[in-house]
Amino acid sequence: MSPDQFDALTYWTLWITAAAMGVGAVVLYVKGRDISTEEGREHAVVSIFIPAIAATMYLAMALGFGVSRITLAGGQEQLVFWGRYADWAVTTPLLLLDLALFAGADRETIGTLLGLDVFMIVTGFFAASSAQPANRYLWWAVSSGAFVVILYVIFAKLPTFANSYGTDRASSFGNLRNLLAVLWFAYPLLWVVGTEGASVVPLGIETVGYAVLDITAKVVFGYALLSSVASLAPRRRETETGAGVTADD
Ligand code: RET
Repeated sequence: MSPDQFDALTYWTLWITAAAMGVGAVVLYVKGRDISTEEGREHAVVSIFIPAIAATMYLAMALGFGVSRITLAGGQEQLVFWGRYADWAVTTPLLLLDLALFAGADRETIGTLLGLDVFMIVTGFFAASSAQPANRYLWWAVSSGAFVVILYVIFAKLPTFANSYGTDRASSFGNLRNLLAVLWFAYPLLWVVGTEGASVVPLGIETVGYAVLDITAKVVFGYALLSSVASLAPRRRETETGAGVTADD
């Protein structure tokens, strides 16, 4: 669609956020250069890509390319910001990878988290693209089911790994995980009240809401994570019998 069909708040928010994400990627790059451990290099690469990808997708939406129009069953027009879902399909797995690597999780747990997350975003996109309101909420519920399992994994499983690397890592992990959980929880709620759901919140405000959440969940979270990595000793297990260490626990 043509971007001149957006209201001014939506249009400018998309442009400003594209630029802010670009700046965010540079900030994380500069922060990452101070970190020389192998673990830190891994986190820097993952963390820098996250706002860099978002900058691209916000640019696509600002240009109108990342947005399409569908007709709902009742005849009303509905915008689908597919650029958001394309962004999230790549960046949210990377964010969970960042958190899970920080906790020192095993591949099985990392794979589970990433798979659930892609499932959550793809079914969220189905919600946004459905013509029948009932189907939109049905897909929303399916996506939220995956989200609940993600929350279960990061609250019940990841701490066991983080704990086996000592109390400093465990407590930094707890802070990062809580920041992530609070921010992520707001997305399905904003979806329901915004133009994709009940339309209680107009498009401009919704766009600002997602922009603030996205910048915080990507740049602020990435910065906090890199700071924690820089201040902690490289991951080394404190106990050889700690949970998450043995093959069969
Ligand atoms: C949707 C709608 C369907 C139900 C659920 C959702 C969850 C989305 C989430 C998005 C997180 C995005 C982040 C972006 C970072 O920049 C798709 C909104 C559960 C959790 C963290």
